[in-house]
Amino acid sequence: MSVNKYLKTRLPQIPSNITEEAAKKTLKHPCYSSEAHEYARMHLPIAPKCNIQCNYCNRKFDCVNESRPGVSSEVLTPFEALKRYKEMKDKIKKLIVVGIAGPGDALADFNNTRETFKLIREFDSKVTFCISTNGLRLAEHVDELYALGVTHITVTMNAIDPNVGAMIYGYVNSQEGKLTGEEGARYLINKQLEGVEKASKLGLIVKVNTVAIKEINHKHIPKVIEEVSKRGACLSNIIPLIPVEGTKFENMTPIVSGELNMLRKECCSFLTQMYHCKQCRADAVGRLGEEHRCGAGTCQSKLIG
Ligand code: CLF
Ligand code: SF4
Repeated sequence: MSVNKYLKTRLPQIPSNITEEAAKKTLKHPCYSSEAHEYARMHLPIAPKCNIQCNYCNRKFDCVNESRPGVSSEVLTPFEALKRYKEMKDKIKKLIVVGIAGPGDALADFNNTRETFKLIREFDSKVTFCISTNGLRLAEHVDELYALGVTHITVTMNAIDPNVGAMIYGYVNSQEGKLTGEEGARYLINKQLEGVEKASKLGLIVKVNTVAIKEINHKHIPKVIEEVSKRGACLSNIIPLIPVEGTKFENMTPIVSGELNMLRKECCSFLTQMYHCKQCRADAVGRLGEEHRCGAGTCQSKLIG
């Protein structure tokens, strides 16, 4: 059986136009393949800015869309990121994925992201590139991401209806300025869907993260997953809100694991579900669920699994 055909048995909605190389990378990607637990990924915290305000986010910490709240990462320049990658590559044999997941949004300031990927690619032609984004500027940058060799993209989408989104997003920065309420949510949702569709048409492998927020969006999530599966996403990762002090949602009661699993079960009829996410941080490094420290003394990289 070819690699692409085998991958189709694991992720039935994987785009049929992906290359054999991207298929191989997916089978070894520890987030996209639960069987790939021996492989490690490294997040490079080079993206401090953000262009939206999620009501569960306190900017003192990492982007909660891809992270466990309550921890903040130092920010590296692209050159520091390359240095850090070289150090960790020496220490961790099966380090094969580089991800950019904040601590803000990977695409809010594209210059740093572009520069970092370029530098790492010059050093390592085989490494898998992965990003996590709120999706606001994905459609705008996806062609360049593809050209840079990014194969895996995570978009966090918490709503498909602007009235639900309005309860989750404080504001959204558009080209016309700051948008709020349903207007802001509608703008973001349309950009996210456009980005997911464009990325999957290019043959990129798109995962959608969704933060389950009780009484706000948790009953609405199946509609989100149904829509993103039509737009070309091939994997869904529903993660529980962890309330953060100093945010609008600080007193929310988190969804319990039984409810979360029921939600995932309901959504698996639309899209394959991820069950092994560790809600790691923007500078996590190692295998999922493990912790690594760099001996150089400056590296505080830590995975909280
Ligand atoms: Fe990082 Fe995310 Fe890429 Fe993985 S994490 S950018 S897809 S390489 Fe993975 Fe961590 Fe869960 Fe994210 S366990 S929080 S899903
Ligand atoms: Fe915070 Fe991430 Fe939302 Fe930006 S996208 S506001 S960094 S949780």
